[in-house]
Amino acid sequence: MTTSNTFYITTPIYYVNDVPHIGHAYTTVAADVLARYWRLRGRDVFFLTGLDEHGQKVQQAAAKAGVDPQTHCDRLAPQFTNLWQRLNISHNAFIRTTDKPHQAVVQRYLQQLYDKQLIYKADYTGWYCTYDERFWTEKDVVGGLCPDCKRPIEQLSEHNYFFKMGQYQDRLIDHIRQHEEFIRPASRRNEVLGFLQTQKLGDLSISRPTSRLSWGIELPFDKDYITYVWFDALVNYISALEYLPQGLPAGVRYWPADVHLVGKDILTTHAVYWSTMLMALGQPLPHSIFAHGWWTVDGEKMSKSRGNVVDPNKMVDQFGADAFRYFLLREVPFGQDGDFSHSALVTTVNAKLANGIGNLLSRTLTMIERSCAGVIPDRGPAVLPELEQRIENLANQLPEKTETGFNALLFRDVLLTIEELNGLCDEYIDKSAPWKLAKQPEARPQLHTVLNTSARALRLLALLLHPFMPNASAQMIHQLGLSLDLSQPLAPHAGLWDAPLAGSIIHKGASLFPRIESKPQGAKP
Ligand code: ME8
Repeated sequence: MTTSNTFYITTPIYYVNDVPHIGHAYTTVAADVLARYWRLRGRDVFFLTGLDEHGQKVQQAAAKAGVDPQTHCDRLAPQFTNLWQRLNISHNAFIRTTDKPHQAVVQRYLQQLYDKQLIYKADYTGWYCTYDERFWTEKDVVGGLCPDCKRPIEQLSEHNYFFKMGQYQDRLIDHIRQHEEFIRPASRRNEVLGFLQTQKLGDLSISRPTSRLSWGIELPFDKDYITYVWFDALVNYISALEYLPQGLPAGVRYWPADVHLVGKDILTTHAVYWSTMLMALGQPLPHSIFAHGWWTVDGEKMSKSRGNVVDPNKMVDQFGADAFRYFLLREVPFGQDGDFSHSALVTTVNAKLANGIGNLLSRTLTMIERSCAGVIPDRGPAVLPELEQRIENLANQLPEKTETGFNALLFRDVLLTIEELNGLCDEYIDKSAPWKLAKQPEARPQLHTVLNTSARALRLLALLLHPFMPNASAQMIHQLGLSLDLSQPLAPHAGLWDAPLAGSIIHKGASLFPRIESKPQGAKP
């Protein structure tokens, strides 16, 4: 972690060649959870997401739709922004690489590198993958296919401009060695190091002749060329800071980013291209690039041709944004690959949300309503001292455990500890049987202990769940009759275990997570 109080988090900027799917939702939800957590902790967060609108893929998609590329981008952009709104994504800014100020920054950087003679023109003959928009060397290509996307590849010979990426190889290796958190998780760091230590890093072609591709940012020093889409796209992480942080404290330096969140597919472009570009531009490198794993669907690669692309909008329709968000980060340890299935989502919603947090809230509030006239009572004498102590111990450890989890992006671990507290409370209520205590007038002080303890745990759970499930968390706080405003940083200890709670008037409402009885009709993702 950097020591400054800012926290700058980014997602990849997604190609607008198609509508968003579960993969895009995954990275964006994860970034949102981090952004929300650090805001609550009082950090000055800048959360950036957006769209990558240039390049061949977008040009081809526009041609297929029979419109010019800008019209195509303008039509597709709302598909992303609407989805982010439905998923409760709290980004501070949304960049589109067709924004004029972004294009100006890209051109400025290109000119700087050109003036420093870090960009040169040369002939190049190589194997080109149109889909990935990159050249490969002879030894990379097996059977005429792109080593990355496995699509047929073509031999291409043309003049292009090159960035002297290769000269930064040793510096990059040193940087990765000296900064353990620069590439995470560790397995990915080792992969990148392994590749850099065994292969010579070549220079990077950063232009495309307009005769072949016209949809992009013109090179400032040669109008017959446009900028390679990755050079253009990566610059977004810095260009956005020049014109997008509106409503945030003025004059704050967000760069270098704390975390670039990316999928493992684009780790090399971030760890190698972006890092060397920054070195050449004399800018500090990001603190961390975290590459998460890949989702398959029912064990298969997700693709349009297979017809198995998971539409996040449908998930929100069927399960609600909170449940879908919870599932995405609960199902798979962040960094590892995961498999999506409708049945796994239903199981998580029922077992962890309906029977878990939803049930704990509803049974606690029902008892407070029936036996305490809807007012959270004060604690009386211990009822089950050993179990109460365990609950209190865990509750007191949770804020720190959560912070450790968030620092390491171990979202699943954070959720498992939250579930552990939920489970202990369920056990406590089952064993102390408050419904029996309520029938014995002399046991009222004990009853109060049980209800106060459960309500305390629920308050803490509501706070800890806020980054993951902002709506459910707000509902829990409202139903507990509390006035905590989670859109603002929390005062130290506010809402934690020992903060006063008795006397709060509850507003028992609808169940947070209704059980899903069976797979809805036609519910294929
Ligand atoms: O690569 N599982 O955009 P893109 C998990 N424009 N995550 C997935 C996924 C899956 N099956 N599919 C996609 C680009 N993602 C460039 C980025 S950044 C300067 C430029 C997520 O639309 C994951 O985050 O192809 C992946 O890295 C990203 O979407 C790729 O999005």
